[in-house]
Amino acid sequence: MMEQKGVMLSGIQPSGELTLGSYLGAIKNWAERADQFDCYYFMADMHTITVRQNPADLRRRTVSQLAAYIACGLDPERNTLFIQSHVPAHAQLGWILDCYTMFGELSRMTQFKSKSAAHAENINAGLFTYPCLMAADILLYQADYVPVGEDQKQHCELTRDIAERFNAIYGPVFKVPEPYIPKMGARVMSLTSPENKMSKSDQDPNGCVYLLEDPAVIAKKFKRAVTDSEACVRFDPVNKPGISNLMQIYAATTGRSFEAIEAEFAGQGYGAFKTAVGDSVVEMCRPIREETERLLKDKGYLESVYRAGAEKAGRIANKTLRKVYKKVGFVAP
Ligand code: ATP
Ligand code: LTN
Repeated sequence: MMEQKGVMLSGIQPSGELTLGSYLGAIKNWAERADQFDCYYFMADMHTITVRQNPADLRRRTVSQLAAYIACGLDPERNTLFIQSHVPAHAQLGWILDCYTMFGELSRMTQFKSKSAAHAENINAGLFTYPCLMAADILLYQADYVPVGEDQKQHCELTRDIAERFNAIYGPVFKVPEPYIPKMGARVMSLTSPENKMSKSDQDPNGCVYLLEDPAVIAKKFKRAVTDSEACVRFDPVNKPGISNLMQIYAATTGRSFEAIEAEFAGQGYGAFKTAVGDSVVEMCRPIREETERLLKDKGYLESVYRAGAEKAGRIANKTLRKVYKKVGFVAP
């Protein structure tokens, strides 16, 4: 009998341009797994409207994100790539899971707290129930692993709790998934305020490096990165958050250990180190940017990818949804 592959699934909101953080924390780890797993990656456009968007920008970024996924090495022949809103089962299961998730649980989510503080004028119900839709995204595909950065760990844990609660009532309907968080790059920090996560919605454009950004701009951002006055390249996240963050980035882009990095820059000032980190990021991003630009000229191809992706994803998702409908007592349509 053919051995069944495990399932890997993840998504990113097209709420801005992809960052170095989302690449090292998430996407980089997706591309390496297509042989071992049945892989699903999507543009989480439904999650994106929990914060008000300009419609034309959202549409453009959704397609551009798909091009970037492919340019990052996600071959559409070996990974199912789709747009979340094209598979209605996400919204359908999302509603059902709203009814199996507690107000108190959702109130404890740190992303809800930080996003509602940042958008005090628009604390909508979708922002609050966001994790139920994310649980639906994951559970529909019976995912084993969810490759994300560390900031999404809490949402993944809530997904596990929801799945276990549902299974305890109705029997084994959902696979209970595990987050898959990389050792290096799990939490890339801002270059200008290294105590905060690098984020695409950062107010300070110099703190965040975008994957498709001009190489000269990337290099300049690294040259300006905040460090400390010790002038010694040494890993110490508490006392040297800036240098430690740059070391993490360099380790993730070159595969070198912290000891090797410390030895490489021993006795040199920070200037040489910052230039080396910037160069390593520029070289990593260059082929991704060039391939994304090439793919964006072929709208017909991108359309064929997301159409085929939605068809395959919809087939799998509907299987789980039918099971759930039956379990909760809906009359078969
Ligand atoms: P926003 O600013 O809109 O909240 P973001 O920049 O934090 O967005 P997301 O789109 O929420 O990024 O994240 C996409 C994926 O990348 C998630 O799996 C997330 O965990 C990961 N990720 C995002 N930022 C970082 C980071 N700085 N370090 C490591 N992983 C990250
Ligand atoms: N919440 C995630 C995006 C996201 C996701 C998912 C990630 C939506 N649905 C399912 C993994 C699995 C974020 O903000 N980065």
